[in-house]
Amino acid sequence: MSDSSVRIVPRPVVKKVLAKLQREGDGAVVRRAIGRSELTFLDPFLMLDEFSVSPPAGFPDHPHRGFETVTYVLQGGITHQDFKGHKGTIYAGDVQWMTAGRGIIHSEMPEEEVNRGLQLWVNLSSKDKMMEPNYQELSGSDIPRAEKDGVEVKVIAGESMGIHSHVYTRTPTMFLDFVLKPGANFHQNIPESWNAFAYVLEGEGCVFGPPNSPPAPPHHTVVFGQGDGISVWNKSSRPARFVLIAGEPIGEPVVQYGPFVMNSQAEIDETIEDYHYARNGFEMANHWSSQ
Ligand code: FJE
Ligand code: FE
Repeated sequence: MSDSSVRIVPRPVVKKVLAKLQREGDGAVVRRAIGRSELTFLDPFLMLDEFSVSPPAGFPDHPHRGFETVTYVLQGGITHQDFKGHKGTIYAGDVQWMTAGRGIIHSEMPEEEVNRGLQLWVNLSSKDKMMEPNYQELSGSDIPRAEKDGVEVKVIAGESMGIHSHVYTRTPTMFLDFVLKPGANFHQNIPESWNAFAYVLEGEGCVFGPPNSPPAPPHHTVVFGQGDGISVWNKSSRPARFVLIAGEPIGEPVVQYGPFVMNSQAEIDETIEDYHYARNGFEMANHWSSQ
């Protein structure tokens, strides 16, 4: 028996790009999955970096305005200090969801010998760009997880397998961390109007889209086209791990100048002045540096 009303149309893979190593910050190394020339911007996502950093390298004092940074540590720890006295360390499995809003100046520095993770930049709509900065910090034990038929999911944002994250996403966003045992397969629903991509962390078996597609190896970004959701199989004899990230497009003009992301060049010029003259959210710019 078949019921066409529940038939799912998996989204096709429209792009598959290797994120090559590049230098960033002060001696850190990143694989830039989104925010590179082949994949400049996938509304609302401005950047995804898989970072690897060892002391004394790091991301010393720098500003942000107009978007959110989501840091997910996979190995080691990252200590964050900002110009308003907010300070903390997140370790493997923990997440910091930081809404920079009108302005943050901070440092992000490694704790251990090897520190790896993901940092996602989510754009904010014009009405949220100048909001007060906000932090949502989740320890690994606060991140809900579910397991079924060889598929394990950690729900960093959004919903999967009937479990929900408590993270509040001003820009509606889904951020899921999947591990599939050999032979496992899964379908994840995604709202039809959202943009979606996956980034492969481990294993040679990640097959997205129709089951006879070629696998996406580690460090590849897979961009999905239109459809209901995504289908994935692990066609290898080892575990496969990937993150699935999706979000509602904002549909506004984007003008980016490094760590400032606004809607127009005039707003970027104002932001550079605000930062320079330490005003409109950057009041502490001239009176602070991290320890
Ligand atoms: C930044 C260069 C940078 N990817 N991944 C320019 F490196 C950064 C920056 C980061 C960053 C930080 C962490 Cl913890 C992890 C990252 C880039 O801080 F913001 C600008 N503007
Ligand atoms: Fe930063």
